[in-house]
Amino acid sequence: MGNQLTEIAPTTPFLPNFQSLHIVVIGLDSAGKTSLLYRLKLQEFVETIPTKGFNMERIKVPMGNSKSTMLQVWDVGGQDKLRPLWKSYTRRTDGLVFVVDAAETERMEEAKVELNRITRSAENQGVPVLVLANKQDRIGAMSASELEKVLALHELSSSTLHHTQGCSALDGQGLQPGLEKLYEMILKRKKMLRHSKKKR
Ligand code: G3D
Repeated sequence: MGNQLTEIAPTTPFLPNFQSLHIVVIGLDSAGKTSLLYRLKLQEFVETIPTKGFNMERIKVPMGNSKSTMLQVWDVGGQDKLRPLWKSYTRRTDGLVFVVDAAETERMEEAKVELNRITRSAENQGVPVLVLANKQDRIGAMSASELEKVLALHELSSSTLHHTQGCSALDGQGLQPGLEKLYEMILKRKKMLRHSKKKR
C-alpha cells in the first residue's frame, strides 16, 4: 500500500436517515488496494508506493444510501505477528473487500489461504465479501469467474454472501458496480439478522 492516504472527508452531503458503514479492504501486498482507493476518491490513477509490513489507511467514500462509508485498508499475508491487530479491526465490520491482483497467477494460492483465513475466523462469520479481481487492464488477467474458481469461493459458508467483480484501478472500470453489490449484500444481511432476531 502507499503511505500518504489517510482520512479524507466525504464529498457528498450526509443522508441523515441512513447509518454509517464500516468496510475493511484487505488483500496481499501490491494487489492494488491503495490505487483503488485513490481511484474511488479522486477519480484518477495515482502512482503508489507498495509497502510491506504494517500499514493501515482509512478513507471515507459515498456508497449506496449510507450516511458515510469508512473504508479501512490492510495488507495481509506474510505478517503473522501483526495479524492480531488487523483481526481486531475486522471484528465489527459490515463488509469485507478482498482485492486480488488478477494478473499475478503465481500468488493465487497465497491469496486463497488468506481469504479463507479471514472469512472463516469466528469474528467474520457471515460478513459479506466482495472479491475484486483487480488489474483487468493487464494481459493475462483472470476474469472474475476464473478467479472465483481458483479461490474456491463456493467453499465459503452458505451464510456468507459474496460476489466477485473484475475491476481496474487504472481506468476505474468495475469498481462502483462492485461496491454497489457489496452495499446490497450488507443490507440483505442486516435484514436477515433483524428477521432472525424477531423470530427468537
Ligand atoms: P497495495 O496497496 O495493495 O499494496 P498498490 O497496491 O495500490 O500500491 O499497487 C501496487 C502496484 O500495482 C503499483 O504499481 C500500482 O500502480 C499497480 N496497480 C494497481 N492497480 C492497478 C491496475 O488496475 N492496473 C495496473 N496495470 N496496475 C495497477 P508499481 O509499478 O508502483 O508497483
